[in-house]
Amino acid sequence: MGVRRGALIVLEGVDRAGKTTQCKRLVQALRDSGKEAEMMRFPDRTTMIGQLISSYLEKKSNLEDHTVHLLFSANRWEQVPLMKKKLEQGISLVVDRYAFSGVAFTSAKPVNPAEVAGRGGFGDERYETSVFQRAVQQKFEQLIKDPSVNWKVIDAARSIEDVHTEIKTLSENAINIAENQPIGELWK
Ligand code: NYM
Repeated sequence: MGVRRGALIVLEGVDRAGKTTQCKRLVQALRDSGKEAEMMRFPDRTTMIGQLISSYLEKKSNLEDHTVHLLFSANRWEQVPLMKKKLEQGISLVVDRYAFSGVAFTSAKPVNPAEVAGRGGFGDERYETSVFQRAVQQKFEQLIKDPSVNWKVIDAARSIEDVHTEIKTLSENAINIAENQPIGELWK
């Protein structure tokens, strides 16, 4: 029997929901229980494409909306061969944002720019205003209605520990199910 493949576990949500903290905790917990797991994040700012995205997010450069959308997409595609290889080797990937952020953030952009500019932000990067984040949240709520993706909704307004416990249980379950399934493709 061949190696059992790993699971692709993606944490999505609005900015400051605690995704990065939870991804790190999850990878550690999975490793502690003897499973192979690695963390990835998108945008991956370390690549050449990632550096263009980072400069845009930090408002050091301006990019046309379609262009930046495609850069975010390219930034995921450039990692796909590596991701597939790791999954095939039995490594589960815990990913801090993926294509759902791509859809949610880009499609939230029709929100009135004047309204976004007028409200207080909670960070220095682009998109970090409460008005914009509310629009993103609504887009995520539409996306989770897609039955072809195995979404679980997590209430992040609890302690780090409680959120972690729930994510860990769901992830272990997902890993057990994925083991016996071929690697599929998103939105197919
Ligand atoms: N973001 C992230 C997008 O607009 N499109 C995408 O495809 C992805 C993956 O980048 N505000 C946005 C969401 C965040 C910003 O992400 C930076 P992070 O997780 O804060 O590094």
